[in-house]
Amino acid sequence: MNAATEALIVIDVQNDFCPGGALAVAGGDEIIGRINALMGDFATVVLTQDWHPATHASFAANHPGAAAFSLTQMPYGPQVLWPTHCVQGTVGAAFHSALRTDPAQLIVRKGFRPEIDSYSAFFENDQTTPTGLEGYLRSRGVTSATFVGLATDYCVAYSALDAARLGFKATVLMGACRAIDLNGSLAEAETKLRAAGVTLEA
Ligand code: VGL
Ligand code: ZN
Repeated sequence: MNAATEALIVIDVQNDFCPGGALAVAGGDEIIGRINALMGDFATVVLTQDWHPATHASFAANHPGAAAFSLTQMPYGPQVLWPTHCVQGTVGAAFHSALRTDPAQLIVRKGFRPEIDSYSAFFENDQTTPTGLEGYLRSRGVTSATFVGLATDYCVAYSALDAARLGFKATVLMGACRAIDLNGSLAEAETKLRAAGVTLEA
């Protein structure tokens, strides 16, 4: 068991990010066994769940004529337009059936505001609207966070970058993550993570 000050944050291990899902990440289901085992090592386990209304502004389908995986401008900056995914209450938004959910004390849902996407477990994509996770971790005495899940270069990376920015000691277990890797996004994320002082482990 790790120190009580260390939390495991499991990012978006949901059907739509696994093979067969609407925004499938290659090998997304391969990491689940390791993540399940890791849960036993942490006193604090948090799951995040991408949780969009069908009208969500990050869906290409809600931008007539726009292709999935194209880029648009939102008031808060550039935003990738995704295939419709993780719609609230659908099977695609559910956790993968192999993922252990009982050990988690908290499930953070994110991306529920129609006009703003939320990659990070801490802040929405405007980088200012909080999810509440920071306060939860601090009030439980957590000072270190280990990140696993999907996808390495989006929700995992944004979460770990915010954790470091907030002063948590942040680690990403790269082998317990899988990437979308859109236009070099994985290499870019790794560079940013290292520059921010996030520890990348296998
Ligand atoms: C994610 C794209 C859109 C993720 C979520 O979990 O990395 N990526 N929504
Ligand atoms: Zn999403």
